[in-house]
Amino acid sequence: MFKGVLFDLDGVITDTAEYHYQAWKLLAKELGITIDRDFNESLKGVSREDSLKLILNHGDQTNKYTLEECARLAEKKNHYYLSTIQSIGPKDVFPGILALLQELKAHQVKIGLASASKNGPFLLEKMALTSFFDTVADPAKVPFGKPAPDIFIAAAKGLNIQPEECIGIEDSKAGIQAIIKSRALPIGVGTTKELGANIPLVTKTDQLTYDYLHNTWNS
Ligand code: B16
Ligand code: MG
Repeated sequence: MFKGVLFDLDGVITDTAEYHYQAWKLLAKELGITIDRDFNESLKGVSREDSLKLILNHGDQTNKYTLEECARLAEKKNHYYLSTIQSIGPKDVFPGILALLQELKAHQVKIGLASASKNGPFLLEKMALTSFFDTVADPAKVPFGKPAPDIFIAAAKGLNIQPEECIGIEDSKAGIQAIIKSRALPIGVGTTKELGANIPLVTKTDQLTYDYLHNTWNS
């Protein structure tokens, strides 16, 4: 019987994965680098700093910028991103997610956030979801970002339960790897092309009901 659910945020709770993509695309263009949606799959779930490294590498600009310049570029991307998420509200929560959070509460299942985003708490507030979360793991405090398991381990620890007793829900390859390495029970939101065929997948968040979670990992 699972005792907790660890949620990714961008791409699972709301569509901010798209805004991250648009912000990176704009910054990359300024650097003379073109990125497309296929390449963006490798950025999903990856920290801001590591995403910038992947983009510079993609544009053959790996050692072009100093650490300070990289920090400024990452800050610039965040500025672009923040300008697009100001108007996010409860209306932007993906279908089925609010109902799932309510069902989990009704079944006394603990709820944690395991997002790589430093903007996670801000977004939960904007969407009026903060009160559902028993813990929000801080990505700034874990040694390694996704695909390392650290953020899922930290979120389970925040719930005072073992990762093995938690379901993790993710939309990114890096995030699924992180869940599996943490020994939590994965559910992917996406297609087999994006996330592989070896884990339970839903294509739409309204398929994420309590019954679906229960039937997937408790039978
Ligand atoms: P920030 P998640 C991740 O969030 C995003 O998928 C990824 O695109 C982003 O680079 C990362 O957060 C860091 O976000 O720049 O806001 O700190 O999918 O783990 O909820
Ligand atoms: Mg995500």
